[in-house]
Amino acid sequence: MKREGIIMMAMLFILSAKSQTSLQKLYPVSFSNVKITDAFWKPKMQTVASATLDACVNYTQNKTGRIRNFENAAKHTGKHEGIYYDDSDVYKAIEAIAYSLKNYPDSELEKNTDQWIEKIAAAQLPDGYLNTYYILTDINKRWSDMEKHEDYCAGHLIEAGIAYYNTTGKGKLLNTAIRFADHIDSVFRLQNKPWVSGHQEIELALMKLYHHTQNKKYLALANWFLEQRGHGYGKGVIWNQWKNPDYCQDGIPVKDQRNITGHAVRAMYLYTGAADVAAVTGDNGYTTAMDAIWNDVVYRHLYITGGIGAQGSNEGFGKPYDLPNGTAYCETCASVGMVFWNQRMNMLSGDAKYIDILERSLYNGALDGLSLSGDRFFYGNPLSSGGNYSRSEWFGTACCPSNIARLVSALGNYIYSTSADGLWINLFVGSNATVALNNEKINMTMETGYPWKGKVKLEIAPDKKKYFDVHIRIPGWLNHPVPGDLYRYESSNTEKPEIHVNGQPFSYKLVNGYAVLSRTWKKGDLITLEIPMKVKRIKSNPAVRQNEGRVALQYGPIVYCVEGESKEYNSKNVILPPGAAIEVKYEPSLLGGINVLHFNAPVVTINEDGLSVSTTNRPVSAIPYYSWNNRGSRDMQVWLPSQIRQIRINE
Ligand code: FUB
Ligand code: ZN
Repeated sequence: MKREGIIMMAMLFILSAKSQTSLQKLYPVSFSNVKITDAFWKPKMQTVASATLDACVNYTQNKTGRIRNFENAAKHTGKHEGIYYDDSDVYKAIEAIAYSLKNYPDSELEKNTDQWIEKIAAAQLPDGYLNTYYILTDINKRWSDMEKHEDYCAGHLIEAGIAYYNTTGKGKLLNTAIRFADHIDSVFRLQNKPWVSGHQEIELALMKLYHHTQNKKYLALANWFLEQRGHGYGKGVIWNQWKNPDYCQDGIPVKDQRNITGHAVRAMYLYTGAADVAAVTGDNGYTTAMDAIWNDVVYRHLYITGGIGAQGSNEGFGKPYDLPNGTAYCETCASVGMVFWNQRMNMLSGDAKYIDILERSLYNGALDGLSLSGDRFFYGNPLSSGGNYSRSEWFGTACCPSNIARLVSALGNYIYSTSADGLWINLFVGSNATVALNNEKINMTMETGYPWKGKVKLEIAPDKKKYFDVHIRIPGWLNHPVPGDLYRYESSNTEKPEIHVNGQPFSYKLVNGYAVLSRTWKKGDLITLEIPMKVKRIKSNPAVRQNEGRVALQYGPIVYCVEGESKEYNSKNVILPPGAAIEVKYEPSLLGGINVLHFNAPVVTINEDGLSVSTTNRPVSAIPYYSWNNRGSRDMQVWLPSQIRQIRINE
């Protein structure tokens, strides 16, 4: 197609994007307007600011050649060290640093990051291309294998550039990212040259760039990337050797997709980007696809921890209902991706079910990826262990550490939203926030002992008296573990939290999982919410054969596990019989302060004959899943048998 024709098509896209109506209902309040005061999250954010970022910096700059690659690329000499996607870890570390600097200014860290950025910018080629792997190996091979993560790295560069600019006002990295984005636009979209991203990420990054710059070409490019998929354009190892386009969700066009396939992180980033595009263009081809795919994930592929991706072979999804515990892959990045995608789905719909899943992935599958000390990481997050699995200081493929760091540092992004008619409270996290609602300022203060206690106090202080709705999420887990029938509570109940305004009971409507409180609000109004907290016993759908006859425990949003006590019991021998009395006790000095579930359980021992077994009743304690493996390598089980015959070696 001639250049004029392409420009015309781009203009048409831009015009039609403009004439479409935005689908976005909710607008998250940025973490930069939210100060976290929470007893649960604040210490974790501090740990990330010190220990986790320290680990990322040390491994990026000293213990591996990631920064050296940029130095060498700038000089066009030397060998590339590491893996072809390692540039992305540098960018993700910078993004995490940028978020963290907002909360915890640190001039040394900022200075060091500025030096990284100088090196990154110096490595960029005059035409805007930037990828140390190809610059240091064979630049003539660039853009030849669509799996080689060039656009994935570009996406992380864009996210980092925006984050660093927003925190520091320094634009060097952002300008570098923009030059690379423009290079990609000119090489592909404007030439109408096919390119299927082998690892999605650039779509969501371009949408951030579009919102940051208001330049519609980035929206057009994000949409273009989405539309490249599913037409057989793929070239490179995924397509030519593995012959598996579903691995990167390229089997059919995105809008025709109805089931989840392939690599979990790729899928999460893809659908996050698709939701971002749909939010602006109003293209319900994407929302129709994603509604079906979300149901498939949540109804058939979700671990109770909110983790996804059952298989290591493809780092992704397996057969429906096939959810092995011991070999569960559940990559930390995939849970981080679940947080991203579910937030976007909530923005599009105003439905709390997405925050229910977001919360489950956040407090369990994602948080498990980080040690309490902040400097050890899980890549995969299995739901049972024989005792030989531990967090590591780092990985060859090191995507997870900086991913969990950027999520926790920007936790403030997930708590509050606004819409045309009011405020939305999504997560219960102690914080002070300043929110603009129809150009008027509202201060909010939340105090809570969540996730250990259910009481939430919320002070609303508009500058002027104002009528609006306050939507408070009523946690879905009160009555069902998750939407669909993959999991259920052993005993069904209907719980509805009480809400008081200024000490008086307030009768509220429940709309899409949110309590809606409509009234004229004035400074000092106080909402109190009492979320009933009880131990919940969870059963799996019988189609999940690995959990047959087993039960998992949850308290509040937290999923529990039993860790072995070397002298007392191995977790795989602990039985949790129906009706066992379970006592909840907050233990401030254990594992950073946690609710422990105590119960007496029959523990199986193998008799001396080696053939028969007997049981002895012992006191057993269950701890939050995210906190396991912080007292050395111990065995662990999330799903406990409820009768002796169901004891099996980990599956
Ligand atoms: O390919 C880049 C990252 O490495 C992926 O997101 C992870 O799953 C790991 O494969
Ligand atoms: Zn990862």
